[in-house]
Amino acid sequence: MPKHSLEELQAIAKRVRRAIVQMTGAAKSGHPGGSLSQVEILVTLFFGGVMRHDPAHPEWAERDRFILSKGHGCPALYAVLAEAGYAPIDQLNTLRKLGSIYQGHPDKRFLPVLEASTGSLGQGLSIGLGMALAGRLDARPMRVYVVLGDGEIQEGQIWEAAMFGAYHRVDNLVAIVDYNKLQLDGFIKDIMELEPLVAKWQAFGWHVIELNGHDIPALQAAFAEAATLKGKPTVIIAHTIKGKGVSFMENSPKFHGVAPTKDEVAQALKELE
Ligand SMILES: Cc1ncc(C[n+]2csc(CCOP(=O)(O)OP(=O)(O)O)c2C)c(N)n1
Ligand SMILES: [Mg+2]
Repeated sequence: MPKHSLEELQAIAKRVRRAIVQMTGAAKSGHPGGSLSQVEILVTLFFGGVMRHDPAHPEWAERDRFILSKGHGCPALYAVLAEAGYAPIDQLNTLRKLGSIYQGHPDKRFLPVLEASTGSLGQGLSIGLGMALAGRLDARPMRVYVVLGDGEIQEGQIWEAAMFGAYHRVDNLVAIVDYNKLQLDGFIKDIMELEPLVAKWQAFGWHVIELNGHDIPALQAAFAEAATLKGKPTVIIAHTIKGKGVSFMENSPKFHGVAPTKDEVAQALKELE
């Protein structure tokens, strides 16, 4: 992919946010909040000079792999894949329709360019570790990136995977926790607190980088740091705002799994001009 300037990356992020609002609005269902919180993370990975990938050759064996473990946030992934040219941009508004390539959770049967079908929370880190180990066995330079939700990491399988990744020194994998402080119907701290989160990952043997998940240059620096680190997997604890970019969605538990109405779509798009 050509290298983009910060202004270009921010423009892509805005287009992705507009697409998320339009897709969920058209579907009248879906997950806008957790899609909007991870936009800069995905845009930095795909367009910010981080992932080695080539939309003209989606099956390139040495490509870096991306797994959206928090699969319900797929409107953001679909918009990014469409921006990159992996999938048709003019079908985004068929989200969640019967037979659409853009299913309500990422489904490889409908959209083969996806690396994995996800949405049953807790599984993506294990899948990613398997791919990273396979890459190592095949002596390929590929790296694996897995986005996790903060609510998602309450799942036990995540911590089994965390233990495994450190023990097997899987240094070609980066996990990114979209730390938006909200889960399905409330705040993490009121349901099952994660803190001290940095100390937990460190205790499991991971290299930890904490940053503002909407800060593209900080994300680029963190991915570059992770790429040079040998012998340990890296986790990026990305502090984000659920619903980021749309005033009435920001920090609102309501917009986890509720789509914007027609009027709300119009207002959101005005804010995202
Ligand atoms: C195994 C499993 N249990 C429950 C769900 C239902 N579910 C979908 S999203 C969600 C909350 C996830 O919260 P978080 O990971 O913080 O997501 P985000 O805030 O990024 O949207 C739940 C419980 C699921 N998809 N998979
Ligand atoms: Mg969350």
